[in-house]
Amino acid sequence: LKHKSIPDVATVKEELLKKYPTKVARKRAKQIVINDVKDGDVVPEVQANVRTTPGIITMRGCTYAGCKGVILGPTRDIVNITHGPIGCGFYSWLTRRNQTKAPLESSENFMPYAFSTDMQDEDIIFGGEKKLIAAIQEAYDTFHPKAIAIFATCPVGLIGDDIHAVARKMKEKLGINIFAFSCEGYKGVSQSAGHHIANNQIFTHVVGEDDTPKLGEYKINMLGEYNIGGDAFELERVLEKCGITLVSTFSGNSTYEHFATAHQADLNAVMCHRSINYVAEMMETKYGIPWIKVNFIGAESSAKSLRKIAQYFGDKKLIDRVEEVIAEEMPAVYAALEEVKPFTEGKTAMLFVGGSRAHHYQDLFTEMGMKTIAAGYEFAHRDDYEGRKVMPTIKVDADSRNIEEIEVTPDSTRFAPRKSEEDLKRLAEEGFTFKDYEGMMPQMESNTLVIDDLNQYEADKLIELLKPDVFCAGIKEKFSVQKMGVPMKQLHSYDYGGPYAGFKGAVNFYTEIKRLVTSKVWSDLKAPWEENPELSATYVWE
Ligand code: CFM
Ligand code: HCA
Repeated sequence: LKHKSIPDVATVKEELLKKYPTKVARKRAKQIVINDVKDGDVVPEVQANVRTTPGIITMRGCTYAGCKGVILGPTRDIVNITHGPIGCGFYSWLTRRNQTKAPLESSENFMPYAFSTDMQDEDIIFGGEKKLIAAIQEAYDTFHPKAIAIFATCPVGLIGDDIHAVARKMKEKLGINIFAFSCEGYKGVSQSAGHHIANNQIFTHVVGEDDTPKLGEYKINMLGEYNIGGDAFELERVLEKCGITLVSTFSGNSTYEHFATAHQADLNAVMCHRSINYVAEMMETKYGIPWIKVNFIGAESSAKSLRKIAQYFGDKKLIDRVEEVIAEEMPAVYAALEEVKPFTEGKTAMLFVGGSRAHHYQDLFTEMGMKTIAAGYEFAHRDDYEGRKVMPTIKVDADSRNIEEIEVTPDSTRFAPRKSEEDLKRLAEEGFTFKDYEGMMPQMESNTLVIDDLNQYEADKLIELLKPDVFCAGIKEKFSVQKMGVPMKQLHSYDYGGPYAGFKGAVNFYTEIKRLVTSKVWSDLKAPWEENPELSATYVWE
């Protein structure tokens, strides 16, 4: 009933743009798109990965966050030193809830530490290289790690500290792997440039460093899975049950050794394409490891992804085992769905996250019978929205123009292609598509809103006009959404919850969303004087 009077999406778009000056409105109009999937694959064009207009309160983060916080942050045994003011290191220190499980006997878990050079005014004036050298030495003397990574923040690029020269010098002196990332925060238009920088450097300095054989019948890497709220633990459980060997995850619950041996895998399964596609492409070019797109958010999607991995290997033993595992896991999922669906069916959601989750989580909401009426990304590129039709090959994007591109040369003597001609033919006959890459828009219903780089003003307006039953985004949105009386779920950090990936994760998510959409807290939120204004005016004089 509640949704009978909601305005149509065209009116909502108009309302969102109304307050802007003409030039800004014209630009935003290209980033606020009414989805239309009627003609099969052809979706409208959306402008993405462009600079935010100054003055707009964007939800985006910086290049440093994308490099240090996102890609390298979840690795436990590399000492990650932030070269910069203390705030940058502190902000990116585990707020993302990326978890790790170090073996009991190992002391090599540096994630509880925030390493920083704590730059001061005098370092900006006289240069910070000496301080960086001292920090690397101190970290080495204290922890004796196998690797140290250095991350540049905005001032480093501005004053010209040569972090790569420092890395080379200290690598030679200490005899451990030391490498640096020129990921100054201002370098791109968002976190996205940081992903690219991280991908390039981890590929150049670590992948392929360790040839100690990795054993296993079906060896895969999981790319773009960061173990937020324990997601990777659930996927490790499921893969192990299937008999699939996980050589490495980039980079949830990962170690240096995982990255260094990643070139030995037979297949790369890519979860978050946005953040790690560059590594997938480079591994394919250099080592002949093909990649496929998977999605382990949602029980049906998890089953589909497992089947796809099994189909790639084409081994009956694995195909059968995967079916057995799915059959074992699904009853609990169906039971949970039966319980939550009477409460969730027909409800609406809005999803605004970084560059891939708003796409993946739609599957979970669909399983619960909920409709996503508006969704968008902070920093996705057009291919993440529109899907295959704009699938890029590896290239330097506008926002990562300062990145040194690395040379990738296939070495056929050392790295034979992973599949025989015959196998490839079989796969083609079975209709197997390697880069079967769906975007957000082809998957969403028509007459929904797709909004790139949503800002505070538009978020408030959207809620006011469309009143979703749940709003999913991050910490910057959280409290203003709740103040408007709408249940809010963080899809970045999962608040205090998770895992939400895989089969057990799906059950957790259903339960959590049911709790949120049935919660009385939100309908009781109005202060008494808002509901009965006369109360505040009653004053009795004795
Ligand atoms: Fe990929 Fe991510 Fe995301 Fe991302 Fe992120 Fe994240 Fe995200 Mo926050 S790597 S693009 S840069 S799925 S940290 S685990 S939740 S914005 S949608
Ligand atoms: C980042 C990390 C972030 C922020 C989340 C949020 C994450 O982009 O720097 O805004 O709540 O997932 O931790 O995306």
